[in-house]
Amino acid sequence: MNHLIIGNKNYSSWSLRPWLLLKEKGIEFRETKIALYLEESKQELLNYSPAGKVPVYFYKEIPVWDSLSICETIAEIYPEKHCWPSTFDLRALARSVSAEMHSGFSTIRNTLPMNCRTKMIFHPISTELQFEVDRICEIWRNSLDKSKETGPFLFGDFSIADAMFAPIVLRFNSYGIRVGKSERHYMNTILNLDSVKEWIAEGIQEVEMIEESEIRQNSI
Ligand SMILES: N[C@@H](CCC(=O)N[C@@H](CS)C(=O)NCC(=O)O)C(=O)O
Repeated sequence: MNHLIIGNKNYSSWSLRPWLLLKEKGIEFRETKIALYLEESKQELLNYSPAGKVPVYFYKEIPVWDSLSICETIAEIYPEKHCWPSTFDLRALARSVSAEMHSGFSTIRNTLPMNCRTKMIFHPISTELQFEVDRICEIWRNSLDKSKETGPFLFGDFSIADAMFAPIVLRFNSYGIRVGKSERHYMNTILNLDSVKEWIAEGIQEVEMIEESEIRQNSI
C-alpha cells in the first residue's frame, strides 16, 4: 500500500526524510531505489513522477512527490502516528522550521553535499556557511529547549521536523562541523537511531559515485 521511491542512500538527502519518517513511525512500506544521474535514471524517475525527481511516494496508487509534501501526506493518512507535535504552538514552530529548512540553507546544500562515506574536517568555513550553521544550531537549541521534558527529539517525540533536519545531522557529522553541546547531543540521538544506522550502512555499500558530491579536501 505504501511505496517509496528513493535515490542513492549515500547521497540522496531528500530521500532520507520520508524514508526516516516511515521507519520511525513504524509504517510498513515497499522501497524502490533508483541510482541517480546515470544515463537511464531520468527516464526511470519520470515513470514515477512528472517532476522526475526522488523521493516519490505512492499511497493506493496515488503519487505524491517532494519530501515535505510526502511527509505532510503521511501525517494526514496516519493521524494516530502524531507526525507533528501535539500542541498548536509546537506544531506552528515545527512547521515553520521544517519549511525554513526545506526552502533555505543553499550554502550548506552546495558546500557540504550529503555523502555517508565522507569523514573529514571541512575548512575554510565561509561567513555565509557559518551563518547558516549558526541558524541551524539556533533552531535546534530553541526547539529542544521547548520540549526537553517530553523526549530527546526537536519537539519531544520524533516528528517531521527531525526527518527534515536528519540530512543536516549527517552532513555536519561527515564534515566535522563544530556545534554546541546540546546540538551535539541531538546529533548523537539521530545518529544512534537504528534506522539512521541502517541507511548509512547501506549508503556506504553502494558502488555508484556522483562526482559533484565528492569533496576531497582534508580527508581524515
Ligand atoms: N524539493 C525536492 C527535491 C528533490 C530532488 O532534488 N531530488 C534529487 C535527488 S536528492 C533528484 O531526484 N535528482 C535527480 C535528477 O534531478 O535527475 C524534494 O524535497 O523532494
